[in-house]
Amino acid sequence: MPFSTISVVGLGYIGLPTAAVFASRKKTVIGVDVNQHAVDVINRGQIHIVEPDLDMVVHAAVTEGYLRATTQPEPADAFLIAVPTPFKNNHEPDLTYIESASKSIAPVLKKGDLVILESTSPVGATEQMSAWLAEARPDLTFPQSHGENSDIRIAHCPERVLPGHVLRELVQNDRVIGGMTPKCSELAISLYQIFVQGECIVTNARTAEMCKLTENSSRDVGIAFANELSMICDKLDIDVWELISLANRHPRVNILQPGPGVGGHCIAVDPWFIVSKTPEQARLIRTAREVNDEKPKWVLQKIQLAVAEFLQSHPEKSASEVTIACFGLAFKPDIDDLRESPAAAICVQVASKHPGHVLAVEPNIDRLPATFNSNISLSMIDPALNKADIIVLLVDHKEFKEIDSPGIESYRVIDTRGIWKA
Ligand code: SAJ
Repeated sequence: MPFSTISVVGLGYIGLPTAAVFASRKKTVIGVDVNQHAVDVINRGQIHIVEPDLDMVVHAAVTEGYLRATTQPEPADAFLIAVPTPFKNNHEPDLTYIESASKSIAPVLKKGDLVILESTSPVGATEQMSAWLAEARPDLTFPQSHGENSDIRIAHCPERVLPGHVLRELVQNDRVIGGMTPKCSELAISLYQIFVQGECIVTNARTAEMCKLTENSSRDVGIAFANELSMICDKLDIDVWELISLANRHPRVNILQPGPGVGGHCIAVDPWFIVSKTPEQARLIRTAREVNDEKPKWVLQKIQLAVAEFLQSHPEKSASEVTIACFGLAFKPDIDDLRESPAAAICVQVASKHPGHVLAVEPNIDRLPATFNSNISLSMIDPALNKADIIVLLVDHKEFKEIDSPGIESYRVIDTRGIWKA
């Protein structure tokens, strides 16, 4: 077997589960991260991120001695790079983390090693990574100069797992393997076959890069269509959720669901990697991003309008006596992740404009982030239903779906997810 030791660089939402799954297949795994705290937590057999069941798999891997974390790269037979690829202020991709990860592993590379870029990347990033490695190790040969005879094999294999279902999807999903040469792909397949039960499909590195961006852009465009429909229907006095469920009865129509905007770390970011490379061609992809980014502002306007209407019908009250409850802060249902969440952003913006009290109802957390305004307090469902004058439903958590919708209709409700509609 060509891989006795595997190194995973970047122990975040993708790297840590991947490292743990290799370790669960009894491979020696060296996890590398610049974050000393994350390294210490993992070496204690614990985790620093939230993902169902990951704690158990990491704990077993560490206690059985298959997984160890460090801040300093060590020699291995395969290196998987799973570091973030954010964008800069102008929406240009920021490859700094890939660059520093490449430079950090370069000194320990040896002839025969495989380096895989897993981070979601703009087209050309894998070739760029290989160029950085070649620059740091002129004594080794790389595919861009030596093709099939290179000392080091390079491939792109984008991660495609859904947060909340990572351990299952890592094993079951098909993998797109984009080697810089056919032999690079072949070696990468033998690595993934250690745990992947889905199919490993070979293409080149550029197509693999574009494939991942295409998947997330396709979802973003689909959500933008639903969000645009929700704003059109609001103007035309049509229930968008009824409309979508009717349209989806057509055998070739499958419209996604509107919401308060698109959150998370992928779908709101990756389409920009296409737009920044091909701005003149990527018109629909850019517009979809703009439509989804505008949606939270539209929700804020709706809340302002509801407050104004409430004050009109309650002339004895002032704005500071109006209580607004925001139901849901996470970026999607049934998770506790508030980062890049349109719901959390809406709650904070409501509170910064509203002179009264704002209640945040988020069953998946027990404390509000310190950055939240002082007029926001975390509330349970029932007290919020009792106290609120305006209710804004932002996330379709299972606890909210269980609330009796006829009861809820007596309040002023802005339901951005359509769960309390008849
Ligand atoms: N959303 C809607 N309406 C919908 C579906 C989603 O408003 O009908 C919103 C969600 O509320 C959330 C955002 O979109 O704010 C993104 O959520 P998501 O569940 O669509 O996706 P992520 O970001 O959790 O994970 C995506 C997945 N990509 C695709 O489904 C094409 C996942 O497979 C990727 O691995 C992941 O991005 C990633 O890491 O790139």
